Amino acid sequence: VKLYFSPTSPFVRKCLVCAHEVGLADRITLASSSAHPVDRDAVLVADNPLGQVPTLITDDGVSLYDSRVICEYLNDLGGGTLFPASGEARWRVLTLQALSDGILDAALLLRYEGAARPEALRWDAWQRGQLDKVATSLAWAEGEAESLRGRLDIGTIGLACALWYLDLRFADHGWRARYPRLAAWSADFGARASMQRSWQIKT
Ligand SMILES: N[C@@H](CCC(=O)N[C@@H](CS)C(=O)NCC(=O)O)C(=O)O
Repeated sequence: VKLYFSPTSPFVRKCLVCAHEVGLADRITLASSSAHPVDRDAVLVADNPLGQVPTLITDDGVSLYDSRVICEYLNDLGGGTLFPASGEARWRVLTLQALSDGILDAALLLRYEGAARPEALRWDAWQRGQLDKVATSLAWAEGEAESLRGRLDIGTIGLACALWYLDLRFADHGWRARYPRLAAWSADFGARASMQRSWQIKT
């Protein structure tokens, strides 16, 4: 399968971690892209009208997006257990994935605000709102940190990738000091081979 990627995309990393966990990493060919909300990548748009990474092209030429769909597809293909099939466990795991994706959506908006939006058009209160969204989400996760221990599923993978992205783009955010239980969980989870190997593509 072909995966349009960007080396610093946390949503791409989610997919790569899943691929490693279900034994499919070798099946993925990475295709460069320059996904950007303003200077849009026409090649990518041809395969995904949203023009976003990750976008995966199956061996049958079918285009799949977004990361939620790709991760579930890889899990199915590899016979993994990252998505509980039904019941309370499924809703709990999918909700943690949604929270983690939401943290990333807010962080990405903040990133674009700083990196892409002209300074004169920036809006402080709006940026504070995004930061607060990250903060309320991390505070909730801190309260759940003990229950995350030992869990390997799309929820915990998503959360680990979200925390990684905060470190990558907001190194002075200082979330570890504010959420020590989450920091300890993240250190443990980050030691997984899938987390280590999915970051070897760094630029
Ligand atoms: N909901 C999407 C979000 C993907 C996303 O925001 N990707 C970013 C890169 S990390 C992107 O392609 N940005 C370009 C754009 O939004 O136009 C997912 O889960 O895959």
